[in-house]
Amino acid sequence: MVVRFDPGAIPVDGAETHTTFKLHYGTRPWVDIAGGYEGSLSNRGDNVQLLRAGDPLPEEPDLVPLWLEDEVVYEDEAPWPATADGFGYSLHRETADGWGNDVASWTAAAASPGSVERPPDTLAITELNYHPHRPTQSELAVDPNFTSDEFEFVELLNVAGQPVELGGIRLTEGVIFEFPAMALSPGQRVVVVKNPAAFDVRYDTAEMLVAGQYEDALDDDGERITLADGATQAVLSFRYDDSGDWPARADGQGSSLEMVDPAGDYHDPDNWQASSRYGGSPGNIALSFAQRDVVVNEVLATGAPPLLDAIKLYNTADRSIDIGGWYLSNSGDDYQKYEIPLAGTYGRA
Ligand SMILES: [Ca+2]
Ligand SMILES: [Ca+2]
Ligand SMILES: [Ca+2]
Ligand SMILES: [Ca+2]
Repeated sequence: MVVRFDPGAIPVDGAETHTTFKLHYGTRPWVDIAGGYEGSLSNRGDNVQLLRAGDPLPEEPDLVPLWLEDEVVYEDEAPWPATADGFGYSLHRETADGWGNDVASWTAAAASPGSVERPPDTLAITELNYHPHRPTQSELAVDPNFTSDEFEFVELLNVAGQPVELGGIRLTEGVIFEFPAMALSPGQRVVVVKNPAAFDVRYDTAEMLVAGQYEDALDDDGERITLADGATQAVLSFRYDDSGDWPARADGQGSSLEMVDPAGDYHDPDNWQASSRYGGSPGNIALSFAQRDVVVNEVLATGAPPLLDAIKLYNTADRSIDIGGWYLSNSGDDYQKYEIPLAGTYGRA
């Protein structure tokens, strides 16, 4: 959510000016602009207060006590960063564990209203299985009470160049979990799960690092998930979703949600993919497009007679691949709409 200050530069009323604002700053389309306010922020320093309406007092029902949620008193001279004063940068909050008027918690950087926090420099959330596929017959044979949700997991990756100590790091929104004392090597992945018993039935956990079991569940309709360090400071916070441009197959149809680029924007649905692997890839790297051998490389959707609709497949590998028994489908409800005949192998040519 963004509230635009300084109407001197761009007028702020009306949807059209919001579009102008977003274009100017490259603000992503899913960021809501709440509106425009009157007045402007002083270039010399100002006092911005965030106030929350408390409950009226019984003895004075007309008085709404306003709570001071946060306060930022900034200045245009040292120790405040000078580059935010007309040199194209804006003030960015770096830590949120104190009051906003503490200059030590601010830095100057390129203006990015509504954008995600800087990419994580130690831990990235790389996979969410928020709406797992239904339990299979063999899984229900182990425990008839298993439900989809119990196969949920969250995967994290150490993106730092050195080991990361996880003790005290927490998931504070979406699901609730505090990591025990344990270290993660560079490039190593760790998984936190909803129900270890169910997870162990569905996945091969022998080589996997499972940190433990979280409370709550990942909402099947999308929600905010927040990772916080030991000082209760959000290091990563974003909202995943199950609609719009978000991968539909991750919504209960067999895929998990896999991060494409951990240094990219976590709010951007294009930065997430439906996992290739059925059930996702907990503890493992996502199967990238480059690793796929057979691709759909032509779709003729409206064939004019005598042409019929057609789908062309292409084997990108330098060996023959048996695709007999594979399926083609255009429906998340029926993945077995067309079965490729068991005719043997189809070579590269
Ligand atoms: Ca939740
Ligand atoms: Ca769920
Ligand atoms: Ca859903
Ligand atoms: Ca994975």
